[in-house]
Amino acid sequence: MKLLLLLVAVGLCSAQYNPNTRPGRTSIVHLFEWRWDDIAEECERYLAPNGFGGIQISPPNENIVLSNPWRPWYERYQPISYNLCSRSGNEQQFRDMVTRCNNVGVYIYVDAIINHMCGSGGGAGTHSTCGSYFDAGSRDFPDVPYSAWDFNDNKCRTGSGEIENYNDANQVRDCRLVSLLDLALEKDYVRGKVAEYLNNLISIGVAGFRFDAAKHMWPGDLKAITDRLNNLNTKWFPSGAKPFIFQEVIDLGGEGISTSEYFGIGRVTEFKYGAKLGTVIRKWNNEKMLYLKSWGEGWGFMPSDKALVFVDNHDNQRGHGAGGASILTFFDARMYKMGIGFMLAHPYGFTRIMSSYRWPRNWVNGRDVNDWIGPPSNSDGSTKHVTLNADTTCGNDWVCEHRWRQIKNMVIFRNVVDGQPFSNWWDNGSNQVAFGRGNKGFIVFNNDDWYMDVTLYTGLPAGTYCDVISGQKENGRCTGRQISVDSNGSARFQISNNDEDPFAAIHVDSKL
Ligand code: LAG
Ligand code: CA
Repeated sequence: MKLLLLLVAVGLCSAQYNPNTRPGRTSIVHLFEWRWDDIAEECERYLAPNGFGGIQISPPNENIVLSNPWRPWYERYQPISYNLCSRSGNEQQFRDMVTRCNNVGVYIYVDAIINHMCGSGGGAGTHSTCGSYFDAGSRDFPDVPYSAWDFNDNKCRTGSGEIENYNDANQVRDCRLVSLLDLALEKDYVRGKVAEYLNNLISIGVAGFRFDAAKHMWPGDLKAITDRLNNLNTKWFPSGAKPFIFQEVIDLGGEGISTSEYFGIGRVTEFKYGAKLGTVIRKWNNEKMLYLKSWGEGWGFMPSDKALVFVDNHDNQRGHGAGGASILTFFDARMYKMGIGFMLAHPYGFTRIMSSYRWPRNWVNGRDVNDWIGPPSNSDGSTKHVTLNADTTCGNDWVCEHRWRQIKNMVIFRNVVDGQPFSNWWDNGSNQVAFGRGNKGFIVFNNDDWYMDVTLYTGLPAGTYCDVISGQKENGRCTGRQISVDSNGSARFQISNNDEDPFAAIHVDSKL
C-alpha cells in the first residue's frame, strides 16, 4: 500500500504541469502560422517588454504541401518527417528564434503532431516542405523512417479504418482521425522516433510541447514517450527542469474519453472554458455574468492546476474542432476583449492568448466555406512577414490580438496579481459584475444594456489609478479614465453600456 502511494506520488510528480515560464510571467500566446524570423523580432521588441511568458508556435516539422485547396493552414497538421522546415522557416531560422526568444526570457512551446502522419490520400512524391519523398498509400516515410509496420492499420477494428464512434475509446485511439495515417505508438521503435524528435527540440532550447490530438493517443503511450524526454537545456533552464506538457483533449462531456485520463502526463486543454464563457458573454441560454461567481471547478471544469485555458484556438475560431457557435473571436472584438479580460483577471488555469490572421469568412449553411484559408502569403506560397503600423498594430492581415491594448494590459494585470486570491466579488444580480485579486487588482464589467454607476470595495490601497482598458499609464500620466480609491478601499465606477469597451481594470502598478 505504501509502495503504491509512493508510486502514485512519483507518477504525478513526474507530470509536467509547470510551464517553466520566468517568475511573474503567467501567460503564453499562440502566434499561429508566424514565421520564425518574425517571432524572434516579436520576442525582443514586444513580448519580453510586456511580460509574456512564452509562445505556442505552429508545427515546425516538415509537412505535406497541399494544392487543392491552395496551401491551407491545416497542411501543417500532416507531417512528412521530423526535419525542421516548414512555411515558418528552416532549421537555422528555428534555432535563431529559440535562442533569441530564450535570451529575453520568452520561451517556446512546440505544437507536436505525433498521433499521425499525412492523410491516407496524400499521394506519393516530393510535395513536402523540404522536398522529402513519401508515399502515403504504401505508408512509406523514408526520412523518419516509418513504414507500414509503424501504423495502426491492422489494429483498428472499424470497417472504414476511420474513427466511427467517439464512445469507443479503442476506435478513437487506434483508427484514423479524418483519414490521417495513425501511428502505432505502442511500438518501441515509433516511441523512439517521436522521443528523438522531441529531444532534438529540447536540445535546441524549447520549453515544452502541445500534444496535438492527445485524445487519439493512449495515455500509457504518451507516458512512455514523455518518460524518455530529456531535461531542458541548462543554457537557459535550471538543471533538472522538465518540458512543460499540455495535451489537446476535447472533452465537453458525454464521450467515451475524459480529460482526467491524461492528468498523469501533464496539463490538459479545458475546452468547456471558452464554450461556456462565450455563451455567458453573448447572454445566450439565459446565461448571466452573475453566474461567473463560481467560475472554474464550480462549473464542472477540471482542477485549476491541470488546466490550460483559452477563449478561442486556431480550430474553433473557424468552426473546426469543438466549441461551436458560442466561441468568441477577434471577429466579435468587443465581446472578445471582455472574455479575454475576464479570463486573464480570473485565477483559474494557465492562460493562452490566441493571435490570428484575418481571412474572408463566408458562412454558407452554417459553415464557413473559407475555413481552410492559410496565412497571408505571396503567390509562391511563402508566408508574408508581420509588418507593424504606426499605432503598434500589425499589417499584412495579421490580427495580432496580443497587441490590442486591452489584451496586452490584461496580460500584465495577470502577472501583477499572480498568487493573489479571488476576492471582493460584486454583482447586480445580472450582467454587471466585479471582483478583485487580493489587494493587487480589481476589474469591473458592465455587460447589461443600461448605465452602471456604483461604488465598490476594491481592496486596493488609496490613490488614483489608471484604468488599463480605456488607456494606460504612460510617462506617469493616464491616457484613459482615472479611478480614485478612497482611504476605505472603495471606488466609484461609471461604465456606460455604450462605451467602446464596457469594462475597467486597475492594479497596483497602474497607480499614478
Ligand atoms: C488537431 N487536434 O487534435 C488539430 O488541432 C487540428 O487542427 C487538426 O485538424 C487535427 N487535430 C489533426 O492534427 C486539422 C483540420 C482538418 C484537417 C487536418 C489535417 O482541422 O480539417 O483535415 O488538420 O490536415 C483535412 C481535411 C480532411 C481530410 C484530411 C486528410 O479537412 O477532410 O481527411 O485533411 O487529407
Ligand atoms: Ca491514434
